Order: sequence, then C-alpha cells, then structure tokens
Amino acid sequence: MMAPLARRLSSAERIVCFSGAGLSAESGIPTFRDGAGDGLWSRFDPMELASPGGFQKDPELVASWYQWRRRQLLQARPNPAHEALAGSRVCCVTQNVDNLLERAGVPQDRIIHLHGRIDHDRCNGRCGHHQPMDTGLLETDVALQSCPRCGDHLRPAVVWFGESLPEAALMEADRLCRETEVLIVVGTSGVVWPAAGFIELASGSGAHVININPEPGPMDEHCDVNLRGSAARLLPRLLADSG
Ligand code: BV8
Repeated sequence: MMAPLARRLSSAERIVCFSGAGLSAESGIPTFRDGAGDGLWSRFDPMELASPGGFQKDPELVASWYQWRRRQLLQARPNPAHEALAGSRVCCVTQNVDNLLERAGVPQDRIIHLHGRIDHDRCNGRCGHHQPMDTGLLETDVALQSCPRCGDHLRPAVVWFGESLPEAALMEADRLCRETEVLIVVGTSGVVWPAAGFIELASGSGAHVININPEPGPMDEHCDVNLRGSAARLLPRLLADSG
C-alpha cells in the first residue's frame, strides 16, 4: 500500500500536509478529543476555555489552563512525524498551535498556523501588542499578565472558538490546497471549521488525498486513501522516498 503512495509522492511537484492535534499526540500533547486534559482540567470544556466568553468570564482560569499547556509544550519533543516533515519539501498547513514543527526544523516559510501559536502572547484589547511567551513565568504561579503597552489583559496569540482565522493564513492555505497535487491529512478529526474545509477544497481541486489517522472520521469520504495508524509510524514511511 505504501510503495505506490510513496512513488506518487516522489513524482509530485507540490505536496501539502494538513495536520491536526494527532500530529503532536505522540509528543505527549493531548488532543482536543481527549478533552481539556487529565486530572484538574478534565472537568472543563476546552471549547469553553478556548473562547472569548470563557476568558471574559474567568481570565485567571483560562490563563492558568494555557500555563498548564505551555508547561507541557516545554516538556514535549518533536516526534518522527514532525522530523519527517522537516526532512521533506512538504508545505505544512496546521491547525496546531504548538511549535513542534519549528523545533523539528521545518522552515518558517513552509508552515502556516491557521489557529495561531500558543508560545506567543498578544493584547486582548486593540493596541496590537504581540510578544513571545515569557517562559520564566511558567516557573511561577503567575498566569494572567497585563499588556505592557495598554494595561489590558495579555492572552495567548491563538484563534479562539468564535474568532476569525487570520486572513493571510486563510488565503495562503486556500492557494496551496487548490494547487497541491497531493494532500496528506494527518491527525485531525475534521470537525473544526473553516479549517476542515481545506480537505474538501484540495480534493475538489483534483488533489490525491491521503489520510493518516488511527480512527475513522467524517473526512474519510473526501480522502482517496485512509491509512489506519499513527502519525509517528506512518508519516515517515510515506515520506521516506518522496524526495
Ligand atoms: C470561525 C486554538 C468565524 C485554541 C482552536 C462553519 C464555518 C465556520 C465556523 C464554524 C462552522 N461550524 C462551526 C463553526 C464554529 C467553530 C467550530 O468549528 N466549531 C466546531 C467545533 C463545531 N469554528 C470557529 O469558531 C472558528 N472561527 O469560524 O470564525 C466566526 C466568527 C464569529 C462567529 C462565528 C464564526 C475558530 C476555530 C479555531 C478554534 N481554535 N485552537 C487553542 O488551542 O487553545 S481549534 C482546536 O481544536 C485545535 O487547534 C484543533 O484545530 C481543533 C481540534 O481539532 P483536531 O486538530 O482535529 O484535533 P482533535 O482532538 O479534534 O482530533 C485529533 C485527531 O487525531 C483524531 O481524529 C484522532 O483520531 C487523531 N489521532 C490521535 N492520535 C493520533 C491521531 N492521528 C495520528 N496519529 C496519532 N498518534
């Protein structure tokens, strides 16, 4: 099964990988389907925490949830799937907010973050301030910070539910998914929109769509091949001879 797919990849000029939380699962980052997390956070709904209303209702709680996730990210390491993407010429359109593709060595110009980056902060107000997260603070109990420019709350530079995706990322992802010859879909439940629409867009534009996921999902019908297995095991094999 893999050999003909690998041959198709090696002859393709343009390849895009559309990824979700399953790409980072084997790096120890829990997926959204796993809920808000284990222990303390398991009683919270990530859809509520990752929303403007959730932050407005309890900014300290939401800031603490992100601090917990950021500490996890610091402990996490890129897995063989991230490393296979780094060693390829594949453009990565990701729903993930972690920095594991960057830490695996994928160059910035081959990564599009549709939902932002958890390792950056921005002002929750309108002043436009944006800064890398302060890793020193992760050692403390201080989770909620004030914007150094205007004094409003700082919040992670991610797209919350009910917020629009960055226009530039949407446009670039749209162009790539319309033009790609092969779309490799990795580790996504395909339930978050408008990101999930890129799978149908690529398929409708003539791309051959290969899906890597241990579980079936609503997007399977838009994929030409559904490989049942994990990202860290299957993606390196698929990309091994893609040139
Ligand atoms: C918006 C950042 C306009 C935050 C995230 C139709 C059109 C437009 C909008 C909507 C629509 N329908 C509904 C909506 C609203 C909403 C939405 O999609 N709701 C759904 C859930 C019902 N969308 C939005 O709000 C978006 N904004 O549309 O703006 C607008 C403006 C105003 C008012 C209305 C609309 C914004 C969505 C972005 C939300 N932010 N992240 C943060 O992280 O804190 S999304 C977040 O959830 C993640 O980033 C990720 O993208 C998503 C979860 O999806 P997956 O990545 O697929 O992960 P999941 O856990 O679901 O699945 C994991 C998969 O991996 C599974 O299939 C599993 O089997 C597999 N897996 C597990 N292990 C492995 C594996 N695969 C491979 N290997 C393994 N080892």
